[in-house]
Amino acid sequence: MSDVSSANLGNERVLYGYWRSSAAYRVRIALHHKNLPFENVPVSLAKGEQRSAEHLARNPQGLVPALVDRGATFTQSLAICEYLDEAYPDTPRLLPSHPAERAGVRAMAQLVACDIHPLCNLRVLNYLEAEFGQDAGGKKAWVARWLHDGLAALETLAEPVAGDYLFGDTVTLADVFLAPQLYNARRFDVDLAPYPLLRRIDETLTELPSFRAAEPSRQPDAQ
Ligand SMILES: N[C@@H](CCC(=O)N[C@@H](CS)C(=O)NCC(=O)O)C(=O)O
Repeated sequence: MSDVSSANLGNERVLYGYWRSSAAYRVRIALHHKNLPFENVPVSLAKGEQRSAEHLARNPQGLVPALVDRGATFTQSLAICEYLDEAYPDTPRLLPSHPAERAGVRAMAQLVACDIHPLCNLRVLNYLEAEFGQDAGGKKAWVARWLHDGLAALETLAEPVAGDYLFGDTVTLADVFLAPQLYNARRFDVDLAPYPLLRRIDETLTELPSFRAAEPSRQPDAQ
């Protein structure tokens, strides 16, 4: 985060993302779910724009997303979603009010954000190819390995607490992180048959306007 002094507060809200980035997809869902209008500025991962000086000034990690809100720049999709939930408390909440429930929802979101996604992102797959000679098949097998590991645990975690959604009967941060991860899984042809609960919830999510509006194929930079 940068520039949070009230002197710099602006009205602009800009999401720097990429249509197929699942981390940017999470933030799009959260913004739509909270009815917070934003400008979507593409940073092409295909062209390597995430490593441009302009983008590194927003996010020194050279990753998307970055969100500018009220004059401050935020990175890390989980931190951004939690920021939005706290900064705009009068919009639909993504975290429950009860501490134990909050911890349950965060555990699910973090399982995806910290334990599945980092192993399967572009720079890791590029590294596997460049340093270890992995072809498309090898990279798919790698992704499937880590996705199955995480999704199996998520299915088990969800069984006692799922309702219409992954944690209870209202949309939470857990759902915001589930849908993009399953999109990624399909992209890599990972078999989702062993996860009937996750698939049932994902189907419900695809019917929600906020989730639909955030879908990769609906973004202006989609190819
Ligand atoms: N933990 C970060 C992960 C961000 C991330 O890995 N973004 C990917 C796209 S999903 C990216 O920008 N990859 C570019 C690259 O690997 O060069 C977050 O949740 O924001």
